[in-house]
Amino acid sequence: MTNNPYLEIIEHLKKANTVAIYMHINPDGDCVGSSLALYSFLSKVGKNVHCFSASDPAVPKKLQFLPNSKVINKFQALNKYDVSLGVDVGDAGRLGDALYKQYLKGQTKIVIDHHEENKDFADITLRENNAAATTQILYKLMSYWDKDLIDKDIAIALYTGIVTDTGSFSFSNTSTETHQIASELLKYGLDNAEINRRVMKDVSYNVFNLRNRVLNNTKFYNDGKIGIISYKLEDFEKTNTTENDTEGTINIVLNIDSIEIAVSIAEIADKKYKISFRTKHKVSAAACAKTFGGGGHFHAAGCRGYGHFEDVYQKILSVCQEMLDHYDAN
Ligand SMILES: [Mn+2]
Repeated sequence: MTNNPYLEIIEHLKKANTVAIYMHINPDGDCVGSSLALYSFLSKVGKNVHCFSASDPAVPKKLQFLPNSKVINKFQALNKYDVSLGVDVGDAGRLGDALYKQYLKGQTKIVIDHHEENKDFADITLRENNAAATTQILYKLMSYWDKDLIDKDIAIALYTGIVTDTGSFSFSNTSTETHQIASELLKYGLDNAEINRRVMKDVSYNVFNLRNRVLNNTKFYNDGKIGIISYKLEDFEKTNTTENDTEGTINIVLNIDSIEIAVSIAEIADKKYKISFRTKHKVSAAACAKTFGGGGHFHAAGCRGYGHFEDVYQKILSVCQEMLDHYDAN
């Protein structure tokens, strides 16, 4: 066995006949792109590949333009797979209980991911915290294996992951390697402007209405360094939207020049909340989320909250203020 996780994973996948790919709950462009790129690539080398999502719809509407997006959840699960492969999954909880149980039945359990400090739950983990996207890692894996097998459909899926997780090459995770790989992917003739528009800019009229409601009620603290938006169940009902439609709105608050920490608190059921943190400069969003048992990246992270809205809100606000004080003191 080799110490290079790339080669080790390729070795296992080469020996496998059946491969199950697992996505995290509420899959984003990186997670869906990773699954579909692997689906195409592994199918090309003769593997029987099934992709699973715990979400409904399996692939968010805005990502259904991706080639082969219909294969996700298309196949009945086998009793056993040679390889279970989690993509863009920072910790087991992100798979959801049912998928995690199924994941464990794989002969060899692999994770390919780029989230910060997490408890590893697989036999083989390929984790690169400094990779902007999981698809950036997958491009390297595929290049190690056989670069000639990468085609336009695979390039579109990989590129979409990079665009999503770098905010169109604008976040601090965008490296020279990110640009180099994106540049290689453009050579497959993909429509980068169209992908950027679909993934980063397009919103439905309902989402536009939802944004107007919550942005209008944004609260600011600490001389405008902290901004918090909250979604109540009523906001989703009145605009015919769901928690999945909150994506991206937090960045509008983050973009205010004075802001260091932007927070979004979305009520997703009675006394249950989806919480997101976005930060600039030296404040760690991952540290904020970790206080509540969540995690993520340095500038973008999330967690769940439980209890009465006012209590959850106050707890989040005081954690943000502590983080800010710590940052200001350093
Ligand atoms: Mn990702």
